[in-house]
Amino acid sequence: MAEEKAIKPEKDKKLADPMAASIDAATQQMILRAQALGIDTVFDRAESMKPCNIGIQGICCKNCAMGPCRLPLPKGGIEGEDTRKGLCGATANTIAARNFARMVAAGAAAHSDHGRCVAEVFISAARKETNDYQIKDHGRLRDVAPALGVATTVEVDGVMVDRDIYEIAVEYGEKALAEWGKPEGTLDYLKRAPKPLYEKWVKNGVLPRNIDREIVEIMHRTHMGVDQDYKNIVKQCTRASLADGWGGSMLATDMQDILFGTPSPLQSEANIGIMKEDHVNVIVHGHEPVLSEMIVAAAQSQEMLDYAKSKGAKGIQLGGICCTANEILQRHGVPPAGNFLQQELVIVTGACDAMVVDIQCVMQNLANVAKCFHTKLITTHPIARMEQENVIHIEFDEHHAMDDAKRILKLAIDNFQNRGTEVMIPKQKATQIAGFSVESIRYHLGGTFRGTYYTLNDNIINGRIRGGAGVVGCNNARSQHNNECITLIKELIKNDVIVLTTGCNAIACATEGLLTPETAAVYCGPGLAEVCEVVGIPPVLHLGSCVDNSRILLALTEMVAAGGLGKDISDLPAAGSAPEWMSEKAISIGHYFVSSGVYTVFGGILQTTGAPVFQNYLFKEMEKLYGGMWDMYTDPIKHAHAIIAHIDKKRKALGIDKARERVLMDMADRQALSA
Ligand code: BF8
Repeated sequence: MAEEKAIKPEKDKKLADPMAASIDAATQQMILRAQALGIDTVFDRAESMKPCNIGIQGICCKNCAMGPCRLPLPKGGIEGEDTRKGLCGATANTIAARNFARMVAAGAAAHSDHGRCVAEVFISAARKETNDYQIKDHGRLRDVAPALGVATTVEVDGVMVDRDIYEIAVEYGEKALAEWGKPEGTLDYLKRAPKPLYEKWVKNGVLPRNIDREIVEIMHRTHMGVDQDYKNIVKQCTRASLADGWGGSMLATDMQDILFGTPSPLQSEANIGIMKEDHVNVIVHGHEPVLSEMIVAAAQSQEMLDYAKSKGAKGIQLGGICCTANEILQRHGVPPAGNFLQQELVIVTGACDAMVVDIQCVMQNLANVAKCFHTKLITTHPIARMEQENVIHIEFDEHHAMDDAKRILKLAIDNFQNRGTEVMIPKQKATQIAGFSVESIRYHLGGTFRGTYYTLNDNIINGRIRGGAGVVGCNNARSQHNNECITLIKELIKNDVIVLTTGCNAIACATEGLLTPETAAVYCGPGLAEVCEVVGIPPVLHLGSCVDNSRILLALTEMVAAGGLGKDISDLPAAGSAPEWMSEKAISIGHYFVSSGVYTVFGGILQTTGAPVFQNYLFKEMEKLYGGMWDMYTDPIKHAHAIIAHIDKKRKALGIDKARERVLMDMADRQALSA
């Protein structure tokens, strides 16, 4: 049995205070354990390295070799003309806009390249080139195919009959893949947006032409000496981010749902405590579900279960980190072991027999942590490899997907016997209901035949629900883990704002127990509590991974279509939020929400503060173009109240502000009634 290879803590090394680092007890416990073993984690590194004060303001330009040029904001701000310039003459606004645009490009590329991989697997399945994937959700394919101009019926002897589902799938898959590089036209899915929004995009000349082109064009425009007008750069940000939200991400969600099933609510658990000492623990981490779906299927096979038992384990416990976790949670109920900041800590338990990673949000330090334990760290994607010697690369190929999954599982099972003596799995885990989708919300609100979003709109109009907020995104080691997310959401639901969540924020909600219908009675205002009780839903609905933010766009579109709340997304009493954002993908998401008419508030800091004119354009001027705008609040309560104020402003504009004043009973009234 291999013993843990404890490293002596470095003298004078700054260590994180576990209580200040996270609100989650399991996380605190694992940070302490890591520190005791001399293993550094992101929480400690955040103590010893502080962010660059100029970079954080967005005004460091390193786009050519004359720089980096740094244009810090003078203490006390700018008085009179802003004369700051880089060597080429680039202003702070140009530099900040270029940096912002490159974040949009990277974020849109990450989501969209993920979508492209799914499209390739989809086509393989549609052409029956692989036995491991099938076209599973026929209804969903028939629903979305027309949006790419694919007919679902065909005329036979003068009668319209359903087309063969695999024939539809081949045509849909090929058309979907073409959206990444088609030479003419604009993206087909844009027309799924409400008509007034589509017309705003036409008027402002921002319809994305194809997904790849808009990302490439950002890189070109932000090259030294090209686009020097921050407004024009922001315009390209809009094109590229729309190509993400209404393109690459939306296509990824649809194709994943068609291949693996559209989610519907299911019960599961969350947090590091889902790991089991007497089981083989396999943690999947990253974003693409194509491999993790196979691992789920393999882990349920008798062959693998028998193999695990033959090695002394009682079974195989799968768990997830980050969005791969959300993907297999929403379709199979596999519990997440944690969100972004917890990835190293899962290994620190000493009970992680294998961590299998694909793409995005995978910390390079995982390999160093894995080295201290018996954990096999396995990379699986050709574009995301690690250099450390202890990392195993098993390249995943959809043509032999199940064989790859079994090979990985066997490695994990064989490794079970190599665990060190000291295993410490924290007890904390919480129950959650996850797996909401646009379709399942419609069903929940109205049943199979009357399914409609009008029930939701009706409860917003009558004031029981004040409005809605999409609260999404990451964790960030610069703020207390999960605190901003949870404080913000509790304040929103207390004020009758229903929350839709995705990504690591959704995992935070799950670990804090906010994803159960019972939560409503504890934390919600009386109106939202009443609706949750009647409909049987949690006040915070888990809609999946970060590419599934496209579900939120479509849920908002459904609300517009259901009527009574205006004609466009920007009319809805709704807002977006990413309280603990850290990744470039979050910037792309934020920008496509703003460009779709949503008031979108980020926590922490946006790297725009060093260029006040550019920031003002994002925070104020964009509203005139699309109806949505950016905002930023570090304090989660102020953040929540900025959202509530926006919702109230929209309620007033719709003429439904009076309804709230009339309708609601407070908790004491309700208790008096039931006494
Ligand atoms: O794509 S929320 S930390 S895992 S970037 Fe990453 Fe952020 Fe988590 Fe999902 Ni989204």
